[in-house]
Amino acid sequence: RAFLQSLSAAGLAAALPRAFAADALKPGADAALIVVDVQNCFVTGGTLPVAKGEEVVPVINKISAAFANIVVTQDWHTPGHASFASSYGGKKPFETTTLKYGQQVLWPDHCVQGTDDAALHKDLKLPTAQLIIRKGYNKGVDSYSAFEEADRKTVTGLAGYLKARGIKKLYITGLATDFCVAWTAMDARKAGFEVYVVEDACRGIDLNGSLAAAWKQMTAKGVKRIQSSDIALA
Ligand code: VGL
Ligand code: ZN
Repeated sequence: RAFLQSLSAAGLAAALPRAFAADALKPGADAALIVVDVQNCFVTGGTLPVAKGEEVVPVINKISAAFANIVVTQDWHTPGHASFASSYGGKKPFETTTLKYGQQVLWPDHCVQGTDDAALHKDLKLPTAQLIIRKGYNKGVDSYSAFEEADRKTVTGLAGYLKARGIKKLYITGLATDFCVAWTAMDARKAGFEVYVVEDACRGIDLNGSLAAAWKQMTAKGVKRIQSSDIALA
């Protein structure tokens, strides 16, 4: 008894076999894989390429086997969208402007509805995915988040869909870590989900330090940063 009382929590953990201490994550029926914007526009050869964006495809395909529920998103802008630098006189991509709802980064024209650039990457193999949610289709409002547009008022309905199906845990992957993945992850926390961002299944844009800032904000909101190897496959 004296021996047990003298064992600290750390000492106890160290005494346990490693396989027992480092439990793999096993997504159950209450978990969904969210695949954010793995579209031609965001990979090499696209209109807004994220460095090495295509490298997420095999990682996402692999872990998808562990999920009963998969949701895919597509950035889906009108021509002349408010997030395009070309929609304003004298603005260049990656500059910012102020819109009614606040600061907006201006991007090259990208992911225009119905174009090949906006199509999902051809090697993404998610035959069991049940929902594709498109966002950013209102001409005057951007939507990095899959839950809520940048006006912070207009919702996409994703939270309701997931909750109605009893989903409580979200594993978020895709492009770009510091924009659509981060905003989706933070809104998911706000909506009450348990959130894991799978780091090696994402790639970032990193505009003026945005990647480190995004991880800091996500972590502060309770988002868990994991690797694909932390997920048990089948
Ligand atoms: C995204 C910038 C503009 C993204 C979308 O998917 O992260 N980034 N539109
Ligand atoms: Zn966009």
